[in-house]
Amino acid sequence: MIVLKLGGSVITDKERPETLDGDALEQAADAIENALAANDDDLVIVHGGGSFGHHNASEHGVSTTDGTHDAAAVLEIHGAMKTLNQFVLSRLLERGVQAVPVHPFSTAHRDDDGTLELPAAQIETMLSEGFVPVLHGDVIAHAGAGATIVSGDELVAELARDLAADRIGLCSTVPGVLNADDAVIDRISAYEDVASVLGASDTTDVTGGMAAKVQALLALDAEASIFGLEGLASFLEGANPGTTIE
Ligand code: IP8
Repeated sequence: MIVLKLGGSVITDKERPETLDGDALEQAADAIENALAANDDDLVIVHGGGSFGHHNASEHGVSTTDGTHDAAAVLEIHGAMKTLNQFVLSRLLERGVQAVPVHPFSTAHRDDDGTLELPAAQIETMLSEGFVPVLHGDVIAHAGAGATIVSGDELVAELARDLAADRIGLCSTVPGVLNADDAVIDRISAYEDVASVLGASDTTDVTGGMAAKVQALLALDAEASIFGLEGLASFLEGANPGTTIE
């Protein structure tokens, strides 16, 4: 089982609100189509927001910890993410990938200590019936806080644990985790080894920052890879492009 995250900045144009990077999304969809034709690995896809969702969230002061009780704000953020999700689904469906949506707002929540609860049975059933579930960063109900943001990265970590993923891939705008000379670091097995280049990690900064990503991935059992769009096809074929986090 593979959990693949398509970074929001990869598939959208971050400079323009609610604008797709059509070419990048087509390239990602081609790689997914080819990989599924070549092997029958179960695949769960998660995408981030990029130029969708984030500006709505910040306009309403909503983050992973600061919530809102305003249903109109919730609908705006959720609506933007559903729009992007629909673009991703349609590009996959055009290629015969049996992609179906899973909207975290309708299935997940946070406890009052902020812990993400994402039931896995729905996704497991989709997988066993041959579907490719496509989740996305979203706004979700948060006990005591109204509704807060859940990032795609958080969903990836939760899914990887609950579904016992064999491999995790983060398709990013950079070709991997970069060292001080901007060269891709091949493998990371301990945070201390890269702390000097990544800086101090604020673990509450779940929607951004390579440091937080690396720490979250180090905590998982499965091996994870961080790579750019050019590495996606080879990752899906079983190779280890970019940086491997073990
Ligand atoms: O881009 C957040 O997802 P991310 C999505 O993976 C939002 O951080 C802001 C609704």
